[in-house]
Order: sequence, then structure tokens, then C-alpha cells
Amino acid sequence: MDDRNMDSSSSTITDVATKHPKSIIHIDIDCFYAQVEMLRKPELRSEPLGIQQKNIVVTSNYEARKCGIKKCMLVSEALKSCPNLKLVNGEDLHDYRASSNKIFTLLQHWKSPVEKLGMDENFIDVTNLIQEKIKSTNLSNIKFTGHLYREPETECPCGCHTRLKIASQLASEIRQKIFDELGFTTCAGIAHNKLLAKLICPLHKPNEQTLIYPEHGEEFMSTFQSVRAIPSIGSKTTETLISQNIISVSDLQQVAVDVLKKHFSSDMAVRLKNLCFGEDNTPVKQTGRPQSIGLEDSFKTVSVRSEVEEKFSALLQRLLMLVREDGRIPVSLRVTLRKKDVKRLSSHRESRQCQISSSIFTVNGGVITITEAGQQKLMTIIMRLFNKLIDLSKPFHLTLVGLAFTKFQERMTGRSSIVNYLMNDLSVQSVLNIQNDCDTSASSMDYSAVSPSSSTTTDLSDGEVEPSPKKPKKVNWIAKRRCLSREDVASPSKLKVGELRLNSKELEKVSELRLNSRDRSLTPRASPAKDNMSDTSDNMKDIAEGGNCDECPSYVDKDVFNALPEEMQQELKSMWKNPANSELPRTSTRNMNKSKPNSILKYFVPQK
Ligand code: DGT
Ligand code: MG
Repeated sequence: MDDRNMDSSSSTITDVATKHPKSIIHIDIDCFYAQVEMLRKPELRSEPLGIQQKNIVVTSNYEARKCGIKKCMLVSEALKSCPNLKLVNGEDLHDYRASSNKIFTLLQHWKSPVEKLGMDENFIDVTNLIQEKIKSTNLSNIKFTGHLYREPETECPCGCHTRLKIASQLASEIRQKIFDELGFTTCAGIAHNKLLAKLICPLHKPNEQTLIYPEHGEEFMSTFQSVRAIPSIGSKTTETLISQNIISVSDLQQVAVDVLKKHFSSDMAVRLKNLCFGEDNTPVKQTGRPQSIGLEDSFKTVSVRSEVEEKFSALLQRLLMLVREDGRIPVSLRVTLRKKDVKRLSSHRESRQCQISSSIFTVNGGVITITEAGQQKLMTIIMRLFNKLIDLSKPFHLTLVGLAFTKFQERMTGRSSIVNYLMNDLSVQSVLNIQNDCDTSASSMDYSAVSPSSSTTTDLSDGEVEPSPKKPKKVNWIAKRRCLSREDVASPSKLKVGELRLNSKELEKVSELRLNSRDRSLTPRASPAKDNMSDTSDNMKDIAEGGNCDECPSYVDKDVFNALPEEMQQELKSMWKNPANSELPRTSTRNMNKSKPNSILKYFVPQK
């Protein structure tokens, strides 16, 4: 063997070893919404069942499909082809979402990355799991499970056939577990990449699975009559391709990459070429909790403000249920409208979002709750955002309204987290009670367009740790009082005290420590204590007049106040006595900060 051959042979070995390293399973639930309904009412199993949203049958069970029911058929047409079709209204997605989450949670069992795609699809990257299995498996006569797209002529030298056969056994195990534990039948696709795993999945259905080897990817892809079948090709790309007479995947396979580069970026052109040959190296990204929780309602047209308000109110009720299930406290709200341009007969969406006070929500025993007053506040914010989007002096026509909570408080684990302080002490309660809820007034909201470039929201992005309370803040007591008067507020969110610093987990902990009197103040029909908390002008009065008790304002829970360390009680009392004196004696503050690095005073006093 000469040098050149040796080089080439060693590089071949390297290529081969890494050629098809991954094993991906794609799982899709059979007739998802219909199965949810059939699990709820087993008697529906033997009947043709359609799930209706508005006047469309969005999906149907396989009994109905036998009668010719197709996805997204008009109800009238569906009933013509299948007069005994049972229809169930599927406009409330609550149970579908709940089932979707259960399936996703169950898939975590295999301790491999799981990426959720829509409601009923998941990718699982089982590469590492298979490496482990291979160590303890007799590989001499390993068999695949389910269907095989095509028998291989030769074994791929990288060993992917063996790995994928094991993956197919694993897919079967996963599907069985989903069925045993949740009752859903599913389909699975098994391949060395996400693209092929997804596309091969529906080849045999329902309740079947299919494996495809890498060498058959190109030929399999050529069977698609439209480039649109490739998941990452959207309508715009399809349009451009069609304009170049590239209609089928086979057309795309034949076109030179340089031709594509005339119409797409260089990266996009190369990606299109890879995809059409069944090549895709995008990783399975573990899905986290959703970045936003939103709902939309579309309709023919709404042109009256009161009707819009009703739509938003209904959406908000449903959205709050989702937030409750999610368990995080929202801190940003987005309103979306689709406006109909009657002159041009076109529609376009516009959104506005703003920060919301986390104090609108409370956590009771780990469950997020909101009072009626809190809901009204949200509605006020929503309608203010709406007013920003619509010029009410002119006629308007909307075809969709949407609401979404776009940011949430996240767990803060830093050393200076207030939890470190609170967990040692019942001071928790007073921190909550002292909060001043003033950022729901118009002046306090930071309106911004959703576009990242123009966004001026100042709250935290998802997953970001809350800013350290040590961060210098030009906040003083006088400013806080101004905030209470709902006027002259530069950035009221800065003026908030402990509440701003608490994230949802912390609030949960706080709620565990909550005293009964506080709980009472949070019950929906407002008690005087609660009124004081939410009515900012009352708060202002309390501070100015010194409150009902001798030394603390009325909104402060006396029991909790008494549970505070003496030193802190004194500090607070001195602040309440002298509200005009915005700053505590400098020496005392400084000393406090020095002697107690995590002093609660950091959350109350100005820092420079
Ligand atoms: P399959 O997977 O062919 O057995 O049937 P499905 O019903 O699971 O269909 P799939 O996987 O495409 O979609 C999952 C669910 O999403 C489906 O049960 C209903 C809903 N869905 C699908 N397509 C549409 C649509 O075009 N509009 C609406 N509103 N919902 C849809
Ligand atoms: Mg499905």
C-alpha cells in the first residue's frame, strides 16, 4: 500500500466512523385529538368520530377516515361523505395540551434529549442510549422491529444499521410504554437524522413504525411530489422554487446548487441541496418549558371596541388556566391583533407588549392564583395595549385577537437571592406586604413593539437570572411614595421592594411561610387588607398618616412584622415615621451593609 492509499484509507476509516453516528426516533400520536376524546369516552371508539373546530373537521379517528373523512374538511362535506359521523367540539385545547405534556414528560424516562414538535410529535435522540445498549447486547443476530423502508444490499461500514435496528427496538418499547401508561397508540420513524425520521414516520399508520437506512434517503426523498413536503421548506421558499420550475423534490435534487444561490443565500442553497438528498444534521434540542404561553381567537370581523374587550376577556380566562398549569409567574404580556385592510383586502398582524407586575399573581400552596381585582388590572393593561394598536377615532376591522404571557420569573439561586435571607426568617411576610403595586398604571407601563429591535421592555428574558439585588439602584423612599401616587413615575418597576426580587419558586417558598392573616387578604372578595395592598393611593395615605397601628402602616401584617428581628423592625419603623426622610441615616445603612452582606435592608434602602 503506498502512502496515498494509506492516507486515503485512514481518512475513509474516520469518515466511516462518523458518517451516520446518530439514531433518532420520531414519534407521532395517531389521530391525536380524536384519541383524547376516545380515551375520555371509550364508546366513541367504534364510531366514526370527527373533531370540529368552527366549521372544519380538523382531524378524525381511523373509523371516520375509512368513510373518506380527510383532515380539515368542511363539516358540511364531511357529513355528506359520512352521515353517521359523530362530531365533538375540539375548540378547547386544554385537554389536548394536558395529554401532550403527559406524553412529553413520559418520554423523559429514557434520559435522552427530547424535542417537542407541535402537540403530538416528539423527536428523541437515542444515540447515547444505544451506545450503552450495544455494550450489553449480542450483536450477531440483531433484528429490527416494525417495518423497514428497504432491505439494504450491503451493510453500511459505519455500523449504523446495527445501531438503527436497536433504535427500532427501543422505539417499540417507547410506544408500548406510551400505550400502557397513557393509552395512546402512536407511529414512529427511525433514522439517522431528524428529517428522515419525521418523513418516514407516517409511511405505515396507525400504530406502526418504520425504519429507514441512510443509503435509502436520496431515493425516498425523490418520492415526494412537492418540495413543500420537506419540513423546513415554508411557503415562501416553495414559491421561489416553483417560480424556477422546481416543483418536486426530485427537481430539487437535479438542480445545481449554483442555480439555487441566485435565489437564496449561499447557506440556504446548500441546505436545500442537503435536505433534498435526505441529509440533515440539525440536533435534537431538548425542549424546555415554553418561552411564552399564548392563545388566539380568529373570527370574521370585529369592529367594535366592546366586542374586542369581550374576546380578550374570554381569552384571558383561558390563558390564566394555562398559567396555573405552567406554574411560573408571568411578568410580561403581549397583545396581538390581526387587522383587515378593507381597501387592499389583506390582513396583517401587529403586537404590543409590556411588563406586568408579578404581584398581580400570588402563589397559594404552590398554585398560582389571581384575584378578581388582579384580573381587572390585566384587562385594563390589555385594553391599553389595544388602544396603542388601534386608532379608535377611525373604523377598524379585526380578524384575530391574541394574548400571550411572554416572560416569566425564573428561579434565582445566587448567593444574594432574598431567599437566602428569607428562609432563615419569617421576614418573608413583611416583604410581601410592603410591596407597592404601582406598575399597572398607564404611566408605569413600558410599552413596546414586539420586534426585538424596537423592544424597550426592561424585564428579564426567559431563563435569565434576576439581577442581583446588589446592583446599584437609584431608588429612594420618596420616589417610592411618588410611585404610589401614580404620577411622575419614571420607572415604577424600579420602585418596587421585595416583591420585585421574588421569583416564582421563591414565592412558593414564601407562600409556605405565609401566615393565615395574609392568606385571608388574598381571597378573591377583597378584604380591607387586600384593598390596601392593591390600591396604591391608600398605601400612600397609610404611609403619610402612619397607618392604623401605632407604628406600622395598616397594610403590614402585624404578626409577621413582629416576627422580624428587632433590628429590622427598628429600621422599618424609622422609615415609616419619617417617610419624607427618604434615606436612612447613611452611617446606619452603610454599617448594615457591611456587617450583614445579605441584609434585607438592601431590598429597601437606596444604594449608590
Ligand atoms: P395522524 O397523525 O395522521 O394519525 O392524525 P393527527 O390527528 O394526529 O394529525 P397530526 O399529527 O397532523 O396533528 C395532530 C393534531 O393537531 C390533530 O389531532 C389535530 C390538530 N391539527 C392538525 N392539523 C390541524 C389544522 O390544520 N388545523 C387545526 N386547527 N388543528 C390541526
Ligand atoms: Mg398525529
